[in-house]
Amino acid sequence: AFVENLLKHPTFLNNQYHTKFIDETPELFEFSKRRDRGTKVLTYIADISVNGHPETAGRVLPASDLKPARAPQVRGEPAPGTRNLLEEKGPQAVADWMAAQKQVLITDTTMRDGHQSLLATRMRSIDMINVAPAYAANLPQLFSVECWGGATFDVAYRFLQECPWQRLRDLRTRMPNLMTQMLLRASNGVGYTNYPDNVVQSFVKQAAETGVDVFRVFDSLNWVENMRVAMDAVLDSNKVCEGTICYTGDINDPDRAKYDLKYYVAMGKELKAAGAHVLGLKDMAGLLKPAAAGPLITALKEEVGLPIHFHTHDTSGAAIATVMAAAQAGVDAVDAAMDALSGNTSQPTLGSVIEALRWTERDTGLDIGAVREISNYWEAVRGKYAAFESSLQAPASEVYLHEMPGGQFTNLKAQARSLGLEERWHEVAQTYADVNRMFGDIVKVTPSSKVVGDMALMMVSQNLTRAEVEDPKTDVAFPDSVIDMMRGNLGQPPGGFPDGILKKILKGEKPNTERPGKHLVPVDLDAKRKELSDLLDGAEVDDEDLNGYLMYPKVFLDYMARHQTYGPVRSLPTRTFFYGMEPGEEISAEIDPGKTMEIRLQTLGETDENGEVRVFFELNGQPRVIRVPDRK
Ligand code: BTN
Ligand code: 3PY
Ligand code: ZN
Repeated sequence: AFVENLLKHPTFLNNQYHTKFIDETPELFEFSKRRDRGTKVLTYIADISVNGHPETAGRVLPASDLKPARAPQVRGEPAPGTRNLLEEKGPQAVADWMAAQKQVLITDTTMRDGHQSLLATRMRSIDMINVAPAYAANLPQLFSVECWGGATFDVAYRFLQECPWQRLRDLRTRMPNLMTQMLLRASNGVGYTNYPDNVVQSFVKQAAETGVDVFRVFDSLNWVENMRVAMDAVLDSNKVCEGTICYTGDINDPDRAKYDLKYYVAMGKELKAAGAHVLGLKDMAGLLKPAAAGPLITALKEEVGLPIHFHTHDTSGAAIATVMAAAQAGVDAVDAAMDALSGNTSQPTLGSVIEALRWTERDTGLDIGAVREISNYWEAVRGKYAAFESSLQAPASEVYLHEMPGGQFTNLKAQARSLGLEERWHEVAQTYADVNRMFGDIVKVTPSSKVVGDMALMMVSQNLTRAEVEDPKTDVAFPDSVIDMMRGNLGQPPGGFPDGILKKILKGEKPNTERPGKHLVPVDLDAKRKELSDLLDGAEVDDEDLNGYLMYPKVFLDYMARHQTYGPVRSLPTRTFFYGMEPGEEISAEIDPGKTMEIRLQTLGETDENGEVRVFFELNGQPRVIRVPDRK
């Protein structure tokens, strides 16, 4: 289906494939290159078939009666959408258009936050690329498709053995009429720590060039001062800058006066002054209650005057009520995930949002039939990722206690499990809340949420209470991430960190209360390119690879090393990628652009005296034998 869709697609001829340095050889060697790539991919399949994939070992298997994931029929040429407007008239015109619409505009988050929150970010590009033409043709009224950034960047390299830039390019070409959207952690890029200003600038420039149209920029402590470098870079790229408020607490709770209506309005004004085209309201944990959404959205609309794009999570089960209240108060756009990847720690259910607003003034105008077809595709895709499902069974009001972001919740639960703390999960939740109060009631979102999580896990595993941690007489070994945050390396929360805990953690060391980027030495980009080239045996380094290396040096090099051995495994079917093949099984994969390889696994041999297994394949009808070590 992948190749069929690809060949059918009108933009196929313009399709640029990302050729990595390893694959770059003169045309003359076309044949041997292809054979070489074939051997590498067979080596991967052989290895996984013999040894299993480390990421799925011991995890639940996909159901044996899994339906094949077939993308819906494409209904004609894609009609012009928001992307056309952006290309023709620029980002301010998009914001003006947005504000003038009567319908609630919808962003689909399935390809980013949906699987980040439900499947540990493990969705592979091929499963997205296959359905992208259906989005373009059948849902041209979407405001945007969130499909990049957040945790997807490093997971692509680290766990999926694919290039995140190529994913972006492939999605961009298949959705020429829709705006793509990414989540950018301001100075933390798509990482967990502040980067030098020129690294952030270079990353944004590259993301805009490769294909991001809307940048949702947030700071993990809501510090606008720390968002300007990233926002300015987006503005320079002439893309939509969605300056974003992270919502925490409860504006209706007098005990949480730190984050009241005034606070959010003031932040919204700062973001507008900083140049935001659109105001993002990011409720990463799903804490905005229906009764608070009305007053908040109304105040932001009236006093800030930017179009508002609302994002939430359904961890509590109450998200749709909040979306309805936001719609009534005049929100301009909301995020939702396709039904099959919605609910719980993910976004509210896209089809249900459409139905809830239908026959009202704010009818979304989206085709519910098209949504159902696409969701049915995602349902079949989700089944292939059973290994990455969390144990979360039901929505829970406990989120109002712990305030964990949807993207962190299942992650932290898995971390707790690996520390043997699974039975004590509710204690972890309570401790997470205690740590938040101890740190002065901060915004908790990547990376500050990870710091709070690290501290909470440490306290539960060592049976430490908040009182003990705060007691100057008790000796506590704080996690590195906690020390780093207190040093000021993630920036400053409103009002700063509380003095007592700061002194105890830093043992008298003076924290930096200025913007971290101010003190980070700019990276010499040419020198870095040279360094990377040397590490890769003199290969030419393109800007995408350079930016990957700047963001995640070790993760990127490990990816490149594996690419050297296994070649382009991104086009393998997902089941093959995670589970290998059975004797007698046959698959096809587009290992070279436009060229399909038929791969049949004949038999697996016995392990020989060298501890190796011979795996017998047919590649396009030709017999091939691959030896791999038996590591089981
Ligand atoms: C990882 O490094 O954990 C994820 C990427 C997959 C690595 C490949 S899978 C086949 C081979 N066996 C391993 O244990 N690692 C590599
Ligand atoms: C991320 O930064 O990845 C998030 O999803 C934060 O909510
Ligand atoms: Zn989110």
